[in-house]
Amino acid sequence: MIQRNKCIENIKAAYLFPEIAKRRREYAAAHPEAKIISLGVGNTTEAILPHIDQGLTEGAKRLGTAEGYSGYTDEGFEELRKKISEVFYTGSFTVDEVFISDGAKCDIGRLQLLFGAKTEVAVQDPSYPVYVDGSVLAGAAGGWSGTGYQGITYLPCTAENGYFPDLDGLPKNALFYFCSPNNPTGATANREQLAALVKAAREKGVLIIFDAAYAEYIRDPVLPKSIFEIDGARTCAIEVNSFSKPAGFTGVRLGWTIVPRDLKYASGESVNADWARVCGTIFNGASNIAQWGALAALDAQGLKEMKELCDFYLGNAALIRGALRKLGIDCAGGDNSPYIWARFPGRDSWDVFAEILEKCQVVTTPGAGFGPAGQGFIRFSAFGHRQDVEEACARLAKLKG
Ligand code: PGU
Repeated sequence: MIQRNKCIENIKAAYLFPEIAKRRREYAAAHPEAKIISLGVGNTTEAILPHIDQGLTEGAKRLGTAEGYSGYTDEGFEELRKKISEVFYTGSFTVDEVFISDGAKCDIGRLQLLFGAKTEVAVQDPSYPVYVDGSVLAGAAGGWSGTGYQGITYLPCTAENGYFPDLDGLPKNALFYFCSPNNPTGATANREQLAALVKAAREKGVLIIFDAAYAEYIRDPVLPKSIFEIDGARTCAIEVNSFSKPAGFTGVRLGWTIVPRDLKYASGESVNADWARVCGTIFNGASNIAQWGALAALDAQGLKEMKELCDFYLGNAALIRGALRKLGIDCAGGDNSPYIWARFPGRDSWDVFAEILEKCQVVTTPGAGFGPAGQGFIRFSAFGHRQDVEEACARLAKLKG
C-alpha cells in the first residue's frame, strides 16, 4: 500500500478548533440541559449587512444572464484588485501585486510552496496555529519535542515584553509569520515596533508573512493597519488579509494577498512571479459571487457597514474584558482586536478551559493551543450575538472563588 506522508505523521494531534468542538460535543452529550455559549473559535455570527449582501445577491443573479456571466477569474477581478490597492494601500500596488484568494488561511497554507521544506520558520509564540501546523505539513518543521515542533523558532510574546518578541532571536534567512492585531493575544504592534521588525528582517534576510486579518478592528488612528505602511517592507514582506472578519465572509470565503514585485529570493528571482505560477497551478480563483460582494464592501456604503460590524464585535470585546476585570482576572487585547487574552497564572490552560465549560457552560480556547507561551492563558473570542455575550459575561461570575 501507499506510504503515509511523514509530515502528517509529525503533526501532534487534531487541529485546535476541531478538538475544542469535540470537547464541546462531549460536554453537551453528558449535559443535555446545558445552554452552551461559544466564545471559542473566532467565527462570525452576525448577518451580512444589507449593502454588501446586495452585492452578493446581485453577483449571483449576474451569473444567470448572458451579459453578466463569468467563469474562472484566475488571480481575481481586475476591478477588485485595483480597488483593494486603492482602499487599503493608497493605490500603491499594481493589480499584478494583488492576488484575490478564497481566504487568508488558504493562502497561508499555499504560500509555503514558495519556500519548500528546507525553510527555517519562526513564529510569535503564541500564534494562530496554522503557521506552525502548515509548516509541519510542508515539511519545514519536524516532530513534536514535548514543548514545540523541532525546527520552529518560537519567539515568546508575553505580558513582560508587551506581546512583542525579542527580534534578536529571529534566525537568518527565515520565514517569519507575524500577526497584528494579534490572534490570540489581541496585541497590536505600533509603528516603531513594525519599523524594528522590518529593519531586523532586512538585515537578516528574513521574509515576513504579515497576517492582517484583523486590521479593520484597529480603532487607534496611530496604529498601522498594514506592514506596507513601513518603509522598506516591500523587499521583505508578503501580506495576507481577508474579508472574513470585517465583512462577515467566514462562510462566503474571500481574501487577498499582496506580493510586491520588489520582493526577491536570495537568487534574485521574483517571488511575485512564482506566486502567480503557484496560484495558476493549484488555485482556480475565488468565487465570482464573493468577489461581487467584496466590491460592494469596498464602496462608501460597504466600508461603513464593515466599520459598523467591527464596532459591534468590539462592543462584545469590551463587555467580556469588563466582566473578566471585574473578577480580578488580568487580561489584554479587545480594544483594537476581537480577542481577549486572559491570564490564569500557574494554571494549565486546558484545565481552565474545562472549568469555564463546567461552571459557566461557556466554550473558550485554551492558550496552550496557540503555542508554549500560551500556557496559563485563555482566549475569549468576541464573535457572538450580543445576548449570548451578555449571558456569558454574567455566567463568568461563577468563576469567583
Ligand atoms: N488569520 C488569522 C490570524 C485568523 O485568526 C484567522 C481565523 C484566519 C487568518 C482565517 O481567515 P480566513 O480568511 O477566514 O481564511 N481564525 C479563527 C478561526 C479558526 C481557523 O481555524 O481559522 C480563530 O478562531 O482563530
